[in-house]
Amino acid sequence: MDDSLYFSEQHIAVRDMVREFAREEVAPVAAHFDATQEFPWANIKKMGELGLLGIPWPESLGGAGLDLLSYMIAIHEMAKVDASHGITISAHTTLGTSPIVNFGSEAQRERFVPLLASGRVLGGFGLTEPTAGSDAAGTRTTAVRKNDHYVINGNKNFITHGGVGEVFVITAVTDKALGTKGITSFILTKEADLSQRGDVDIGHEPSLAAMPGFRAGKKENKLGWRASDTRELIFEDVEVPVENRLGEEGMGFINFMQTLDSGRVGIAALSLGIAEGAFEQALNYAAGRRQFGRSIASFQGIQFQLSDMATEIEAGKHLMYHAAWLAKHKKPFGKEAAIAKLFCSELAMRSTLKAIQIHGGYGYTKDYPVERMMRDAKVCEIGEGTSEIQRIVIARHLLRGMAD
Ligand code: COS
Repeated sequence: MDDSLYFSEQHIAVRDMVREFAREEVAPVAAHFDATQEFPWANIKKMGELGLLGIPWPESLGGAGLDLLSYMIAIHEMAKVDASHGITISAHTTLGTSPIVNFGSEAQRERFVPLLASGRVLGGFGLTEPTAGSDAAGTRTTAVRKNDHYVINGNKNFITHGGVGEVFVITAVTDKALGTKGITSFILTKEADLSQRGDVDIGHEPSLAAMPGFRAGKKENKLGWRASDTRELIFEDVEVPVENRLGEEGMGFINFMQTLDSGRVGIAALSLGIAEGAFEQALNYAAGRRQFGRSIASFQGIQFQLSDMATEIEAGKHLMYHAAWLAKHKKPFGKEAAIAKLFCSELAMRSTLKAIQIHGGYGYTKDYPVERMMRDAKVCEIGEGTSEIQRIVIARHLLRGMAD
């Protein structure tokens, strides 16, 4: 895809800026953070300074004031080098911040968004629970209204930035009898785990008081996205002021489903980045590697693999950027987001496996990044809705379309 046909000069400037940062600052440390599972605070600070933690938000709220395509370009470019840094951008921006931008009051936007958009503190999204994964409406966390506050009890799991984050949007049941219409969302603040921060002065904002009873639980030891912090969130009699309710009572489920529609375009961009990063590694390796007295790229068997990868990546780009374009122009995009997420995440798996195969034995070692990319690709078929859920969402759109 010739980017200049579709992108403005500004899009290309964003792409080049992120590409340079990813190659110079992220690539050299990606294997280290993958091995140690530490959170890359120093790079997160630089990403905040570059405006990468608030790309689509207006400048009046501390964002970069760029469009949704710029945002997808940034995720895509970052994930070519390292998916963990890519998911930090996506989870913080779409999941952690966008519900406040889209569904929050003016006061909530002014209080939280500038801190999040600048990267001063990190945000997260608490929907998933031990018994509410694909069945997102199975939420058991409760919020009981008492005068001017709600008392929240329960827990969430697999939450990106669960430890390092300070601001979370979460769902809780306010009226069980109403089903999905009895789920409400709230903005909660907790103490961030800054134990690995060193002298990097981000992650905490003194004006945000931690809510007693709200804390992070177990950190997951994951197959991939290992430099991304994934933890449980625990709520024990957390008193949340009414002014921290996000939108009206009963709107939490629908608002979070809309947020996931956007999130899925981001995961498509991230998956495409992984697929393309692995493809580039495979192409370079094939061109340099000699066997039987020739470059292995001269063998048709390798050429066919590379051609298939390139073809699918091209197709994925059209799906992802089409969904992003619809979203940017405020047209319905839920079906297209699910299609892009489904195709690109499964493509990331195929592409990384092919890249390992082309590298042969070397691809199976940590001397080359393709094995990390393969591990990072797997969760793209699971997070923000499994491939099976994407197929359900697509089918529902198709059947609704027929009924209409
Ligand atoms: N946008 C706006 N509204 C939506 C919506 C969306 N994307 N999806 C659902 N809704 C609305 C429905 O229209 C319905 O409203 P009405 O009752 O007024 O018609 C309401 O929400 C309930 O929807 P539905 O009946 O479809 O809910 P289900 O329990 O059947 O769940 C799925 C639907 C499976 C799509 C949902 O549970 C889901 O997305 N699961 C995956 C969750 C996920 O991705 N988790 C990963 C989190 S990692 S960050």
